[in-house]
Amino acid sequence: MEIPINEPRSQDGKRLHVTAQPRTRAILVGAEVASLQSPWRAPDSLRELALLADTAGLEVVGSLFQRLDQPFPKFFIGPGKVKEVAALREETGAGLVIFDDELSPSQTRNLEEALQVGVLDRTALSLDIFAQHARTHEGRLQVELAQYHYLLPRLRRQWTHLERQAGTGGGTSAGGVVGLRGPGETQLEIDRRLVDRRIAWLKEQLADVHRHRELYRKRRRQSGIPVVALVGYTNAGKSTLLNAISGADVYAANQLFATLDPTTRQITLPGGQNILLTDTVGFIQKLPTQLIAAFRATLEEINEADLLLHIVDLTHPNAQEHAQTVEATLAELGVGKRPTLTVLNKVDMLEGIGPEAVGQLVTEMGLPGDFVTVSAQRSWGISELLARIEATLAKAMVALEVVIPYQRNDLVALWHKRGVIEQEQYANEGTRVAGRLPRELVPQFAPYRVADGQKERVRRAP
Ligand SMILES: Nc1nc2c(ncn2[C@@H]2O[C@H](COP(=O)(O)OP(=O)(O)OP(=O)(O)O)[C@@H](O)[C@H]2O)c(=O)[nH]1
Ligand SMILES: [Mg+2]
Repeated sequence: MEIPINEPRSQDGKRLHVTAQPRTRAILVGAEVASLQSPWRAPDSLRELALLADTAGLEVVGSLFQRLDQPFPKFFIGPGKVKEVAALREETGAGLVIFDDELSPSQTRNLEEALQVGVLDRTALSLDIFAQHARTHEGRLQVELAQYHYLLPRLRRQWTHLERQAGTGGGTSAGGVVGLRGPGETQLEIDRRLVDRRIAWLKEQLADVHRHRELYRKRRRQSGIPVVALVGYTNAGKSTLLNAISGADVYAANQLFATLDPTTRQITLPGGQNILLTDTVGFIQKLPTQLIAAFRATLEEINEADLLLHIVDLTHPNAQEHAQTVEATLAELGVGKRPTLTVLNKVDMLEGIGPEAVGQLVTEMGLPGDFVTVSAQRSWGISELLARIEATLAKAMVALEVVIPYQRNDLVALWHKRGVIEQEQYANEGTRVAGRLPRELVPQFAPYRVADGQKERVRRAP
């Protein structure tokens, strides 16, 4: 799965050595599968795959795609198309073929045999980029876990590989795993067991990190500071916006998946209210949900957020597909309905386009009419954005006082998780709680409200 990368790169993505060896050449193969009903067209998706390949340090030397009703079980694409890929590979001298869709382990194997060259899919390529970009301890653990999950069903391939390497030696040991090998076991079983063990270890480590973070979050919740999360497609400008707003120095680059670990900054809104602003992992189409789920810290941040800022790169030709992908991903991840403010970024590149044209573009993109335009890079529109955050938060949280009967302790737990508790007392009839709740949760608590109607007041900035 490791992609050979010949040229080291500096932090800002520029190549360090222009004279270094040529990069590994790759051919891209895409398919537009009618049954998937994706909003994406194959050429756009392949353009994005080319960016991913470039980010991973590969040189794209050609691409092909096919329209299909259904993927073919054997090669994903049709056998005729496989011949075309083989010819293109020969012609370009490519050392790698990358598929835009996730291949099954057997499809990868069949393709490698037919093409006599390494075959990767989009998932493997993304994983490789994740591995390069993970900065924190937790990020690294998560990426490794995701890599092993991807690897496990594909181990057979490695086994044949090892078998070939072993040649005619006929020894009893294989690789560096002597001593772990039980009688009658195949190498595959040993590999599986090692991977299983490593997965268990990684999960333990991550559970530890998770516990620590839970503590920190609990304190954060008690402080009652609202959390605002920046979400969006990769490269939309989330990190740049966090930097513009908070003066932070978060790594931002013209690369896909520049950010893998969430960063949080406390900022003060114009009215004096403090909020926590969190940058998160960018989404991308065709990224298996289980992979995004690996970025648990990001998911937790999004789940805790009182408000989401959905950042869209308005200048991207596929801005509409990006926005749809982000919404679909949030839904797939089970992030509940949440107040969301759409932030259209990079308007500096649209100089000369009037606000009406921007409005029309937004309607065409099917985005909510409620949006703010900014240029994160030039810090345009930031004060308007902050004012909108303030107003939306004020609308989003509702003050409430209730007495919750003990058999509904689940509601108390929910309030702890999503709301802000200012007072909690145990009375005869149940738990008396006063504080603020996201507006959409209020109906569930309504039956237990104290002094109905009177206590509910819209939250104002202090
Ligand atoms: N012209 C222009 N470029 C911008 C603007 N905001 C961000 N960019 C550029 O867009 C690229 C991506 O920005 P990031 O802030 O890294 O994007 P991100 O959403 O954090 O991306 P990931 O972390 O990869 O998900 C960088 O090259 C930025 O300089 C903007 O307002 N105008
Ligand atoms: Mg980022």
